[in-house]
Amino acid sequence: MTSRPVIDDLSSFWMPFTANRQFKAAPRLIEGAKGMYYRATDGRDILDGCAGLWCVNAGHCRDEIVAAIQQQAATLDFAPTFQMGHPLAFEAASKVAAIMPDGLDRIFFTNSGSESVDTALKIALAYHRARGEGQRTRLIGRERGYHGVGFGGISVGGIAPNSKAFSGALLPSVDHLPHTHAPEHNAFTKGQPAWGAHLADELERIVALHDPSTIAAVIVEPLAGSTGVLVPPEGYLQKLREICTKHGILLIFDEVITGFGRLGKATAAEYFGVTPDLMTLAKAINNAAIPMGAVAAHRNVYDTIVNAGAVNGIELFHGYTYSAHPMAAAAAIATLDLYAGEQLFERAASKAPKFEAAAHALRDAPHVKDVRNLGMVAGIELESRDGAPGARAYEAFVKCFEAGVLVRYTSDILAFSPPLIIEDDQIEQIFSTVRKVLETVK
Ligand code: PXG
Ligand code: PLP
Repeated sequence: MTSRPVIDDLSSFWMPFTANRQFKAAPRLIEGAKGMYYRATDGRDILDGCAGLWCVNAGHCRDEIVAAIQQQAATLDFAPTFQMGHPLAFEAASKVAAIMPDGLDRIFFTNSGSESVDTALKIALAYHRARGEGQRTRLIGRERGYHGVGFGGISVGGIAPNSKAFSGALLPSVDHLPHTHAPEHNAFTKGQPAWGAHLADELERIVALHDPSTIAAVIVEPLAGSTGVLVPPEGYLQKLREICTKHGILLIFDEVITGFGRLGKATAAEYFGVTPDLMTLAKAINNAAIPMGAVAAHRNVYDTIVNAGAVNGIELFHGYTYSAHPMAAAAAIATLDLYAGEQLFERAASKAPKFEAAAHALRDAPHVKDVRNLGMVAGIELESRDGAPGARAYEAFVKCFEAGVLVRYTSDILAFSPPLIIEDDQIEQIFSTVRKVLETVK
């Protein structure tokens, strides 16, 4: 690809989660976006197969969201939400609450998924302390879980490279459930695998090992996104819920990716019919137009913490300068109106069978060893090259970009999570491009 030079110097920006030297030697630069497409700096349109980073669920630069942000920028740029308020913060919280599962209608705003995770873990500890069970400090995550990059998130997360360099400084008192990925039983499953619900019973073992009265919370992604689209086995999340309830442990669903329509419902909790006590949100909460995240807390959790002390005392010593930033809140309100007005969650559900069929049509493409999917998420796992894990998927990602389709990759897994406005021919274009690319990848 021949890039039109738009900037002279790539050296100052220390890029996140990027091979900086490799990228800066052959950059891929985006300068615009509209609807289903990015525009690269060489003028090419790139079909967005992953909604940016799983976040632009309504498509790019939607007029309604752009207008809301522009108007807000000129009306109230910033207002504190510590001992102060502005109307849009409350309105945005009510709108989020309205589409949460029953009871999860107390909304704490953050600026990212990572902050949402740290916030949820702290709320869990504060909740138990407010109930007189301050000894409940242990947190349980899961192997192959991604919960962002804060110290809390990497501690409960289950991705070794994300914590290796920092392993001396992780949270103490953390344990991990086994992951649920079992290709020997479940390869090429469409939707939820039938095998694997019993993996939730491991929680009973961990609980018994540590004594249930020491455990504050269990945090899992209902469907693991970043680590390669791991779909929960049938009945697995229900079992986790039962075990948590039995032992007074809070269940946290990290719905940073699954929230706001990705599975064809407002939340994965709604999709699976399993209600957690706390839910972390971010990304599509406002179509990623301005950084924003949130924790949806069950009102019992809120009431327990908020009613514990004196009326004039701050109940939770936690918050961010930009919690419920006016522009982020304006974008959230416009986004949630757009999701409702265009029935985008229902649209995702109606497109899911087509998306599933298109993904699974690649099962006989070169290098493919598994295809898995749920809602508007799919993962295609490739055989790794000998001695070079990740190299094949990276090459496929670069070639797809050159061929005009943006996909995500993680190790040797290609991940697909397009904006929910996608049309049938665009679904075809994504997967036919991937097939052609795989035919050229060594
Ligand atoms: N929890 C989950 C489940 C996530 O997927 C976070 C927390 C952290 O959110 P922030 O906003 O702090 O990044 C995430 C983020 C990828 C990819 O390509 C996924 C994420 C972020 C960047 C890339 O899979 N997920
Ligand atoms: N560091 C310093 C010195 C600060 O004063 C603050 C906030 O006032 C922070 C970090 C936290 O920043 P934020 O509230 O944006 O997370």
